[in-house]
Amino acid sequence: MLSFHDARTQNRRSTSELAGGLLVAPLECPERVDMIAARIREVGLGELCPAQAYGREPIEAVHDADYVRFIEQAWSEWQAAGYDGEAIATVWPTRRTRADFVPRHIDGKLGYYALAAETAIEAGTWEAARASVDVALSALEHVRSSGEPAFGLCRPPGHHAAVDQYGGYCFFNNAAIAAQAARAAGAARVAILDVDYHHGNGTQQIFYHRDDVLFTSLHCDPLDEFPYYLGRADEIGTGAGEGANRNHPLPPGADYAAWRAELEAAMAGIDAYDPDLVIVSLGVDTFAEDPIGSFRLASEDFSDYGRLLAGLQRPTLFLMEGGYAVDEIGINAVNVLTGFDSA
Ligand code: Q9C
Ligand code: ZN
Repeated sequence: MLSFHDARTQNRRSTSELAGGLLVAPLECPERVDMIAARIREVGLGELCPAQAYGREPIEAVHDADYVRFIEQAWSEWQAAGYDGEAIATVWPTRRTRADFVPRHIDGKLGYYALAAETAIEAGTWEAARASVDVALSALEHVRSSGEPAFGLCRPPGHHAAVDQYGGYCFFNNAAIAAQAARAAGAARVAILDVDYHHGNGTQQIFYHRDDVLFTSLHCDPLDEFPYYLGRADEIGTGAGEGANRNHPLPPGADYAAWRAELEAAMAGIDAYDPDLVIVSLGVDTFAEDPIGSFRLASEDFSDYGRLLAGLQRPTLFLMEGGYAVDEIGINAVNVLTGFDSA
């Protein structure tokens, strides 16, 4: 299987994540991509290809243009305000205040566009987030032109990013942008299967009213886990999209047997939808040793479900999402891909 990457994804080198009341070294770090790339080479998965540039048009087919401009300019506006640290939201539009205008001050803008406070914006964020989209679109182009599967080493991840919101380490929704680009290029139906430990709230929101992109997600129950305010099983889509959103929440601490049973149910739904393309939002924070996930998957379980996914027998695009056990991230992500290839 071919993989795609871009060195500019490493330009995001944030030093601060707000966690447990402290500013700590971010879990979503550039070494994650290095470890995956090293593992791809070690097992000989296939060539690691450079990404092409696609510009902002495919990003703006999913995200509001004002939001894209905000991500582009936030760091310089933050610096112009005279702050010393990285840009972190501290105030939000909430119940009983207004959210129908964007404040002028950077503090107001940050709260308007942030869905969570853990994720800081710094000097390389815009370039890295754009490069991550280029990686996704380059891998998509290979799947579309060859029918073969491909893997995008996206970083920063994307599935928490909504039409006009960032957070959960995500800025642009790589999977949603790829799905939209595939539709524009002629795919009739696209299915997104999100196996990250966290619910893909952004992807869900982007396609909630549509039936041309099916969103199916396995994740930890939002009653107990980030992103908390979306991801329950009764969220089935709206209007034309009714029935095209499928959430499979699992309790904290779920083991592989429970997770695999939900995956098989999710896959039956995808098969019945008959998609031209399957996009796998590949988070490996379901790993037992993940520092923030509670699920109990072992490294060999990733190979097992990779094999299972090949049973869909559809053109398949894998895009990297979460996974924070950096020492094993390459093993786990690449196990999915080798499992898929071996089937
Ligand atoms: N103190 C993705 O996996 N909450 N994002 C972290 C740790 C945010 C995860 C809490 C988790 C975001 C793409
Ligand atoms: Zn995650």
